Order: sequence, then C-alpha cells, then structure tokens
Amino acid sequence: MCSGKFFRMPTLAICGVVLTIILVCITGITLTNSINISNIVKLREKVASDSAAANGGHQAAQTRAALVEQQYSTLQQHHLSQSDLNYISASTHPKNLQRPLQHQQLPQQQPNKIVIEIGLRSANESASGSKGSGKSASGSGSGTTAGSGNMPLGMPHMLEAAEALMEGNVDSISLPAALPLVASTPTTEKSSKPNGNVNFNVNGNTNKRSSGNSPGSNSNAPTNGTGKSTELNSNGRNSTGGDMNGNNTESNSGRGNSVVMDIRDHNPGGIQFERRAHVKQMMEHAWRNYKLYAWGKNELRPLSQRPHSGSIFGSYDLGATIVDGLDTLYIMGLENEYREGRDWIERKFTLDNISAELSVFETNIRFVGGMLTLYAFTGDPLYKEKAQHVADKLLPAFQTPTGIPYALVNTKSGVAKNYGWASGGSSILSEFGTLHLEFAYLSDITGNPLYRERVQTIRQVLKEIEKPKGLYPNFLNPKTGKWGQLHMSLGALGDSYYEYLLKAWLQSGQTDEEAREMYDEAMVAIMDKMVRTSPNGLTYVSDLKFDRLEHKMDHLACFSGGLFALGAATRQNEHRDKYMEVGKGITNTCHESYIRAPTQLGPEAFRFSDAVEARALRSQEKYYILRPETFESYFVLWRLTHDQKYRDWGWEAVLALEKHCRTPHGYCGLRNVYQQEPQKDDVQQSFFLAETLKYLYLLFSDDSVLPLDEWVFNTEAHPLPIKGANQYYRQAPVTLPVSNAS
Ligand code: DMJ
Repeated sequence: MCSGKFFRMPTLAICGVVLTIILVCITGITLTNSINISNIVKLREKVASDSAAANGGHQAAQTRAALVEQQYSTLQQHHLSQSDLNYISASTHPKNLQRPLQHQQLPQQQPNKIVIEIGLRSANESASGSKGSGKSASGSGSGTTAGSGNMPLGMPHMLEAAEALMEGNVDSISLPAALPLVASTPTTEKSSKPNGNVNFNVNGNTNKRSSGNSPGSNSNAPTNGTGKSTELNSNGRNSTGGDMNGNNTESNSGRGNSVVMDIRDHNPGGIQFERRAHVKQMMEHAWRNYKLYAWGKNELRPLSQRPHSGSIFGSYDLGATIVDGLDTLYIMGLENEYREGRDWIERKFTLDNISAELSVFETNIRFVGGMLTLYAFTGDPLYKEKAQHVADKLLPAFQTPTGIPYALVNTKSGVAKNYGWASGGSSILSEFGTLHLEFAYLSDITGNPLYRERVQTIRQVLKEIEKPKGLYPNFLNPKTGKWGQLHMSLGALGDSYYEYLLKAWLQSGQTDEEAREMYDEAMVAIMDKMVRTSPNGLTYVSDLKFDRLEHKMDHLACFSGGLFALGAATRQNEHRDKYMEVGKGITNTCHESYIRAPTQLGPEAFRFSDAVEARALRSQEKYYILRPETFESYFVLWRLTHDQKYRDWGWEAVLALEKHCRTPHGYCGLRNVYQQEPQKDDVQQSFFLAETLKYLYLLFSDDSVLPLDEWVFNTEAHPLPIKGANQYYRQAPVTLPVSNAS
C-alpha cells in the first residue's frame, strides 16, 4: 500500500513512522540477542577447551584407581577409620585403606557469571531439552535461572534475575517482548488425612498451607498486590499427563493418563525467595558441571573435571548423580534439566549385562528410592519399571538362612556376600534395616507382594531377637541370626534403621503399629543409655561399645535431631515434650559443631570431653563431604516449629558451602574443616544433589511444598507418598497372590 503511483503525502508520513519503529525494534532485538549470543559463544568456547584439557590423560589413572577408590569410598561412607576397622574386623582388613586422598587443588576463582534468559522457548527447544538454548549445555561459566522452557514466569523469577544482576553475577539479562500474564487460582484440594493424631506443628499452627514465617522472619515474598502469586497459572492444581506445573502438554507421550505432581508455589508468603533462588542456582551449577564432565558416570570430580568413577557404585556408568539428583531438579522446577535426566534413564540406565558388585543399601536408597519418588511425582511408568528392575537385581542378596540380606550383590551372577571387615561376616544394621520404605512401596505400586515380604522378614527377625538392654547392635550375622559385636550407634552403621522404623509407620498412614512400637521402644533405650548432656548443656547421642560410652557423635547422627522431633510431633504420649526438646537439642549441638569450625562447616565426627565440646579431635574425623544430615534436621525442625533460627542456620551453611566448597566446576568436600583455607577433596557426592541441596531448598520453601503429612523422606531424601494421605501414592489396582509373586 505504500508503493505505486497512487501514494499521497500523509500515507508516506505514516509509512515512514511505521518503518522507523520497526527498524528501532529490530535493532534492539538484534542487540539483545547479540549480547546473549556472544556470551554463549564465549562460554561454549571455554567449555570446549576445558573439556579437551580434562579428557586427556585421565583415562588410564582412572581405571587403575577405580577398585581402590570404591573400597575407600565405602569406608568413608560408613565413616570408618583404620582404628575402627581394627576394632570391628574379625579377620582380614581391606588393603589400601591408608591410601592418601589426592591433594589436588586449583586456585579459587571468581564465581561464575550467569546469563539469564527470561522468556518462553519455542516448542522445538522445549522438546529437545537444552540443545541450542544456551542453557546448561553452554556449560562452565554460564547458566540460566528463571523462567525458561515451560516454566511459568513471574515475579519470583524476575526477582532472582534482578538480584543476580545486582550482585554482579550476571553477564546479561534478556527479556521477551512481553511476559505472559498468568493468573493465580490455587486450588485447595486436600487429600484425606491418615488416621492417628498427627499434629505436624508443635506450636499448634494447623494451617500448613499458609504457614508463613514466624515473627521476626525476614521473608521477602513478593505478591502482585492482591496477595496472590504472579507465578501461578490458572489451571487447577492437578491435571493428567501434564508437565511439572500440572499443565497438559503433548510432550509427555508414554506417560498415559497419569496425574502429575504440581510443583508450583501455592503460598508465596511462606517462601524466602532470595535464599531459595540461591540454592536453586547451586543445584544448576552442580548439575551443569556434572553434565559437562561426567555425564552418565556416577559422580563428578570438580577439581580434575573428570568423572569419579571409582565411587561406592563401582566403575560402571550407572549415572548415580542423575538418578539421585533428578527429583531435586523436579522439585526446583528445572524442567529442561529434568528432561535430560529422564531421557538418559530411558535410553541408558540398566543393570543388565554388567557384572557390578553393588551395595544393596546404597543401591536401594539412591536408585530404587530415586526412581520411586519420580514415579510418585509423575506417574511415568518408566520409573516404576526401573525401580523394579533394580530391586530385582538386589533380591539374590536376601537368600540367607535368616532372610537378613548380605551387603553386596553381583548384578550378573547374583553372588552375594558381606564386607570382610564387618564383625565376623555380619550384615550391618543401618544397611539391612534401611530397605523397608522402598520395598514396601514397590510392592504397592507393582502389585507384587514379594518385596514387602522380604522386608517384613527382616522386621520379624529384629522384632523377635533379644535386644541387649533394649538396644540394637550394629552387626547381625545373616547365617546364625546372632548379633556381632555389641556396638550401638545412631551414627555410622546404625542410623537409618531407627529412621525407617518411624517412617514405615508414617508411610503406612500410621497403620503399621508394629513399626511405631519398635521405634518407641528403641528410643526409650537410646534416651536412657546413649543420649547425654555435656557440661555446658549440649545434648548429644553418644556411641556405645559394650557397656562403655564413647562420647562422640558422627555427623551422620545429626539426622536424629529431626527424627526425635518428628517422632514427638506425630504421637501424643508421655515422652512427647521431652523428645521434642531432645530433637531441638541435638540439632543445636550439630549447629554448634559447625559454627565452632572456622569454615562454619561441621566435621565428620565430634567429641565431648572435659576439654572440648562438639569438636573433632582426630585428624580422620575432621573432614566434611557435603553431607546433609544437619540441614535435614534444620528442615524438619523448621517445618515443626517455624522458629526462624533454623532458616538462618541453613543460610549460614549455604554461605559456608559457597565460600569453601564451591569451585568453578562443581562442589567438593573439605579435608579439614578447622583450617582457614581447607583443601578440597575433589568429589561432588551424588547425595549433595539428592539431599543437601534439596533440604536447603525446602527449608526456604513454603510448607505446602511436599507437606510432611503427605510425604515421608527416605534416608537419601527421596520423598515417598504416605498411604491414604497422598493422591500420588499410585497403588496398583490388583495385588498378586503371594504364591504367584516372583
Ligand atoms: C546418604 O547416602 C544417606 O543419607 C545415608 O543414610 C547416610 N549417608 C549419606 C549422606 O551422608
């Protein structure tokens, strides 16, 4: 219309104005894109050169070291030193226990700059994960937070972006021409309560869904002026076959009509946005670097920028970090990363045709537990199949005269055995006693009772056996059914057995009274024989060796602050107030073990004597390997009390992790928390993604994210649904008769 002999002057003027506007827009968009593109190109180049450097020359050393590392990792996970081994070992000791850790250390670098893209991706980009998006795949030094893919966009994400920009951690922010408007109509659906007398808030606040913060809290929850979140969209809380936000999508083929868990925030008033966004960014950093340097392997070595292939999982590529970390990505709404992981599991994850010697316990809590949670979240049958596949590989370990499983099983031959160092060929309480939640749930979703039967057998042995002074020793011989050495602990070798007694009861919708009774009886004995108070008033759980108290507490035992509190909050009895105080006291003591170290991170074990309190004394107990237990207790205590101090303690820990454990290529543990500038251990544990970051993220989330009366966390922080209380339980419609089950 602007050309031809018929044009007139006014028309020309209008065309000119329109053309000018179009030119300005095009220039602006091009500029914005070029800023981002140049950053992404730079980052990709860096990634490529980093990768090339990392890959050369590592292969051979990796293979040579694999076996030794696996053995070392096993011992480290159990927090066993050489002297511990001398104490408990009946015959042979593993070789190479004194193998020094590598002392490789790179200079600390500036935190990575981030490219933030706020905008909706095209359907193609969404479907193909991160490819071509500049996210994640762009690797070291780059990343995105906020609002990409199918994630809803809104004020929280804008705030994250603005914050990052102000802190100088961002190279650029690009905005779409118009942010989609999203309405807020959270539904108030609530599933039925389990029976029993749950009160998950000891302050009597029963309004879980709008917990908010305690007085004095410094939550900065943004609202849109109406008190409603701008992050919610107008769909209901649930939908069928949809994405992580409960939206219907077509990208979920294969899921059937499954109800997908909705991860949107329904009560922004209960969120500490900046803190939570920071934890999410830590997860992105950990994941991105695992993806860059160790994708499909088990764990990452951030300093060497190569896989940690000789960990407790052996040298096979089982993608432990993927399986362990995937539910955390889901909860954080990192949809593209989640899809990358799901895709890897679908295409690559199998235990067929490999001859790996796996820990029954570790494989169960991380792989079976991780898959089960993902199944509960999504209803995706892939995860149910994989969970069953892994559990089936563990079943030969249960072929013992007592039904108490061995610790290790070969995935090909089915040959099973115990650790040579474990008290005369004993099985370990915290291992065979930490299968119940996963196996019981697996039976319910598959309709195959066999898995539950296996763990019920273990339960019966432990119920009927005579318990010295009411306590459970850490070692039990699977052939004779007799206890090994009378060493009791709520730390290494004992810990999660007690946890699973309480949680089996919770998981059953408080119908498994046997489990609750066994838990209550055990805690009475533990209170009497093992819980002590230091001269300066610190509550701790001591180890007990025969009749002698060893006034030492493992970091692993720091989970018991939350355990005592959770047990107290869920049953009204004569112990309730006392146990709640003990739970708070233990959590406080673990916090003390952190803040008494210059790094503000806690040691692997700490002692109590006339001279010291909550401090490690021996060199082999001064390390910190990114463990979660203390933060787990902060999280549980926060949920139960809404005392702001737990959130503040968690934030202190985040800052300490960032200062000492973060590297340009992921997070490492520390060799000595008492040094001002401690050396790093070059391992990013899979539980850092599965547990540590998840508990910290939930600590700053509202109670409505995984409410404790609907979800129970396995010992690897994989949330499992509570029967009768959670619509995502996904019970199989038909249960096989026992005789047909195999
Ligand atoms: C995790 O694998 C689990 O929490 C386990 O129960 C104990 N150890 C680690 C984390 O420290």
